[in-house]
Amino acid sequence: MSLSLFDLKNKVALVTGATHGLGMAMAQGLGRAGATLVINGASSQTKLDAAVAEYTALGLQAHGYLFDVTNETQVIENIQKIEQEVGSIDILVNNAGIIKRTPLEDMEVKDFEQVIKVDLVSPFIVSKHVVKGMIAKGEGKIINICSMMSELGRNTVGAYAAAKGGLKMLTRNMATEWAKYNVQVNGIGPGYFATSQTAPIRTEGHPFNDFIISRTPAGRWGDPEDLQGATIFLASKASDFVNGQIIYVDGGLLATIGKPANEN
Ligand code: GCO
Repeated sequence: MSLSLFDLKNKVALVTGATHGLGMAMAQGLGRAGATLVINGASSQTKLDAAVAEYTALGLQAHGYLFDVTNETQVIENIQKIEQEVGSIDILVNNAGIIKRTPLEDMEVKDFEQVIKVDLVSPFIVSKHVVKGMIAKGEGKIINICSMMSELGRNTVGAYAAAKGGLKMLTRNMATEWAKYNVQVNGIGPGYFATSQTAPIRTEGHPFNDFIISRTPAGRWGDPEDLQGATIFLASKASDFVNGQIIYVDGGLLATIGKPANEN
């Protein structure tokens, strides 16, 4: 086996929501493996420019595109621009996502719908338009970012769990429909990671912080860089016969029922 199996030189990778957090760490991993990066952000040009500067400072080739992944017209326009300005997209990471932590009985329907729209409908919209170029080229890699909530429920995150459970099945269905075009579609399910998304439940003394550390066999929160290996694998030739799988990068969380508080 040679390392060239994992080489992403001359590949163009679009990572949605890659201006910070897990998206940024995964994009940096792809960049380190040689890919040219297309960084999508939606909130502001200033934040996007700052993110692109961070990638460039690491010696990576990165191009920023500001668009809303839930807006099909913007997605179509920007994919066309990316294809003209950077090149055809070989790797797509559907990472952009949001969470709203509200008990289901108190949640507004519009908030529930917004979570589904960003976390489940947008991977469909972006993939639908990116896969056309992959089909024409006869190869491609799509990675959908799932969650522990693709498998497990938790108080207050019902809309997110519904979306991420749906994204797991969307991944399997995309794999079913697109494997014949030599497009591999898989997912990554991060466990609990130290990012801005989990910052409110990760503070020192927060009961959830201690709970996660004891619930995770590895005994710690994930470091965003822990996701890079799985991302490179699923983006590279090394995974050419891997279709419809979700790789859970979770320090063992899903493998176990956990342990009582009085056990080390
Ligand atoms: C929460 C967390 C999670 C994670 C993650 C776990 O409130 O439980 O925010 O939903 O962020 O996706 O895999």
